[in-house]
Amino acid sequence: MSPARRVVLATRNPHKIVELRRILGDAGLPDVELVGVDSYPGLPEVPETGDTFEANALLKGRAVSRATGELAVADDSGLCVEALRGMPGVLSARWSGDLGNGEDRDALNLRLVLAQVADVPDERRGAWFECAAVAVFPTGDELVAHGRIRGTLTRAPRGANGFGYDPIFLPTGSPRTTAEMSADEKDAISHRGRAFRALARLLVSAEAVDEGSGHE
Ligand code: ITT
Repeated sequence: MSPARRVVLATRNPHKIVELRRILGDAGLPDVELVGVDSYPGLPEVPETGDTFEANALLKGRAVSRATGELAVADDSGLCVEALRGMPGVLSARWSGDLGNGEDRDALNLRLVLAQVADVPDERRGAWFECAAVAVFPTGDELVAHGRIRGTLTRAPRGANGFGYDPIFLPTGSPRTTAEMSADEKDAISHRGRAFRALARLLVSAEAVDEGSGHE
């Protein structure tokens, strides 16, 4: 039996690692060993200088695949608010900059967005989460998939599950924020769930082609 294929999860966000293990685990990738970047001490942080989710996901995936010699999967994701012309977008993780006194970064980001849209009426509080998921092979081959979930912003945080902006995001048609959902409920409809399930399908097809080509 051939050994399991190692896949490095190219993210330093512990919440994402938990979600990716769950989503990719459920996606039924055969013979895969998922490892975090923390298994490779000393890997440099990758500056996210791209202006799209896909560009930033590729920056992270390429850097980790190059440094480890393994297949790397990465995502870049964020909250896009219609009343803020699509921002925070790719700046979601660092939206509050260096404001705050050691306060939790997610809580600060969320408070800033709520304050920015405080005067925006209910009918214009539309928002969406977006995710670009990528797989970068040591050969340089790349796969890309996207996922999106639409909703509106609440006026106050609700729920303790999830992370980031989940407590203020109400998916369209749902009475509960994504922070009030179970992990499985969120995965089923989330931007990351959709993007990584699509990526898993691409990976399965790519590996099937690879095996069929007769290469070891
Ligand atoms: P890595 O770059 O190491 O993966 P990161 O947290 O910096 O970790 P991103 O640059 O992709 O990741 O930024 C994503 C940010 O967008 C994240 O910190 C949250 O603020 C927000 N976000 C993304 N997905 C989310 C989700 O499912 N629920 C809530 N907030 C989310």
